[in-house]
Amino acid sequence: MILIYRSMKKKCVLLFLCSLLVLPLAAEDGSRLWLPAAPEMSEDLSTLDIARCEMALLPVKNALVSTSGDRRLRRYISKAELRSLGEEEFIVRTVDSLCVVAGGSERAALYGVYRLMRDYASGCLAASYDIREKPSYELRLLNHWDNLDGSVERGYAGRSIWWEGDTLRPALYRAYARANASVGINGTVLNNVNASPRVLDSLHLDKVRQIADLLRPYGMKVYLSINFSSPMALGGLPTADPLDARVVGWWCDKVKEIYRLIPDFGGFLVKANSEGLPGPQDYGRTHADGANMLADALAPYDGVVMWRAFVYNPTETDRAKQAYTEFLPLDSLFRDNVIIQVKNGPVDFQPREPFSPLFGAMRHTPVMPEFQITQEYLGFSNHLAYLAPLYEECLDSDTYVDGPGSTVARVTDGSAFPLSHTAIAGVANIGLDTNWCGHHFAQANWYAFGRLAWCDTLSSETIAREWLRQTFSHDDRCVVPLKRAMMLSREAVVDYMMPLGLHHLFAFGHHYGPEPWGYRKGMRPDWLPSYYHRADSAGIGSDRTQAGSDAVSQYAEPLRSIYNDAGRCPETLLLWFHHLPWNHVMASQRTLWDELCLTYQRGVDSARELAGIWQSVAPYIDAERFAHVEARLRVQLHDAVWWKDACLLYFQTFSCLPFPAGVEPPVYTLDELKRIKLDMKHHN
Ligand code: GCW
Repeated sequence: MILIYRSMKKKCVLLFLCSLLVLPLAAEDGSRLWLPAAPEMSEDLSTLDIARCEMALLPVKNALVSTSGDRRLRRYISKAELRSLGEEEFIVRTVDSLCVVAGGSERAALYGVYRLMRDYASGCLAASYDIREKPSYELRLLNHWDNLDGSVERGYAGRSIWWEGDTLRPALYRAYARANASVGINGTVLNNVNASPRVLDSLHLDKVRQIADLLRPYGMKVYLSINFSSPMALGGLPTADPLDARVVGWWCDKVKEIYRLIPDFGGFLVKANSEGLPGPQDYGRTHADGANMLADALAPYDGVVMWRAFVYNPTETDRAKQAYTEFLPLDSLFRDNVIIQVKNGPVDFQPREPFSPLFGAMRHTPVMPEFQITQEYLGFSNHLAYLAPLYEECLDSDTYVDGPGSTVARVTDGSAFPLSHTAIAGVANIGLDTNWCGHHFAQANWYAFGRLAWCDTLSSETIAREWLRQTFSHDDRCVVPLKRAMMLSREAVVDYMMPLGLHHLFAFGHHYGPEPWGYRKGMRPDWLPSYYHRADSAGIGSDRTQAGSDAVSQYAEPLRSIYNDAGRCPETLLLWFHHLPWNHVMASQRTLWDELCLTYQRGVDSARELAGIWQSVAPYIDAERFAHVEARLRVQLHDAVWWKDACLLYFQTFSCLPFPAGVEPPVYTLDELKRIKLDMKHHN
């Protein structure tokens, strides 16, 4: 007895000492993403083969992974249940000691296995399962803004994985497809929406075919962005008028050629009559004419057209209203295989925007949300900004179109009213960098997009926890503080860049640093920050009330009235909808000016807190990733101070008020800040 007690005591002491010892953790370069190393597999496996190989990685002794038609499954799952499985739906059920994964298709079986792998890699593999899952959206797509010359528009993680020279990278593409499948992403648009017509020439199409062949076993389809003038640039036609028979014929032939090469090709993504790109309006036709012409060409092959609603022009109409004004009258005119792709907010991927009023308003045409995963407006790959709270905020927003509960998620995923297709897209943050996304934490945004596309009611907190446990550690002493950091991070960026509904205070072109004073002679007014902040001696903010641009009227009641009333409008969106005097009294009883200053300061404080949290988890992170993230958090803190100083010093020239107590004195002068010119090559 005493002996046993002694040996137990020894073990406990040993365990205790081990927990104090800081063992060097194996270096990680981030290339494995959130997944365990892939199994050794031959290259010509079917989707089901892959599912079974992945299953073999798990510590599950007996498993049966198959599709609903397999009769062996009937011993464990009723015929009726199996029959009712949707194409992407799976059941995971433990019967005695057997783990059964049944998919409505091979792809669904693979998703079932990845569900188990997620639990395993998170350290939560259960002894027994009885679950059934299907995705919220039918099409769950990444959009790559990759150019054919290998550059990536708004990409901050190196060159394009697709178009860098004519290199094909089979191993990388398989790893990419595996990562996407592991979160349920089932399609990818391979090229920039600012599309070169050349993507449709035979050389590029052959490359697309090879990529499609590599992604297919993981259940991913490929799609292409097209340039509306392709029939002219590539086909030598004198016009691209969508109602011209030669143009229609050209597209039909092109689509036929594509499907000969890629029988399961997904379809086209189109940016037309937007930011200088050609489109049907060049010929006096509508967006519906253009989209339908392409949709008809694709319909025989079950292809879809995703037509972007990101259209705006420097007219008298408020930019925030233009997509709605342009597209709403066209509702009911689109073919069934047209989906209107709408950015989450009415302007452009700002750190915070209200949801686009097109969600819920178009009822006869499927509308798909487009989120930006790449951080064009959130500090590139230098800033830690976990974006799931932003996606969640949009998806959970109540549009009220059918009374309370008509969230953006429900009006786009088919649960509020029936839709011919449901879809969601995320602009990828992926490049050739070893860690794929530039910042190790930016991987979480890719992951989170996929998870929300699969289940649009997941909470950003749950996703953060899952991702952290798979990516860094199972130890709560690491996971809890890092989850706090992630959950804090997006709000931190909003606070130090543009709080209280301010937007588009970015430097022209690259959109990295602050330039609220930005002015260029002859520049489109809607590309200048003053178009959005409207600061003057009387106050600050965009008047989008009924007395102003009346953008509020694009929202259903009671939102319209809430947004219209400065007393009821959420303060997070106050200056989006209102131009208010500097001494406007906020809920805190402080003046708007004081509140603005203290919110910028809070942003800086949060950036400091992020850096502090990272230091506190040092023992749990390998040296390589630790140093990488640490260096970026330093840049983030520096940038937060830069943003705060620039915005407050500039707005102070209008408010003429002192900074309230609690705001750190500026490090820079306004003149110094105005002289900063970053050398980054990007348009508008
Ligand atoms: O936000 C703007 C970006 C452009 C982008 C455009 C779009 C691909 O600054 O780089 O072009 O939106 O979404 O089409």
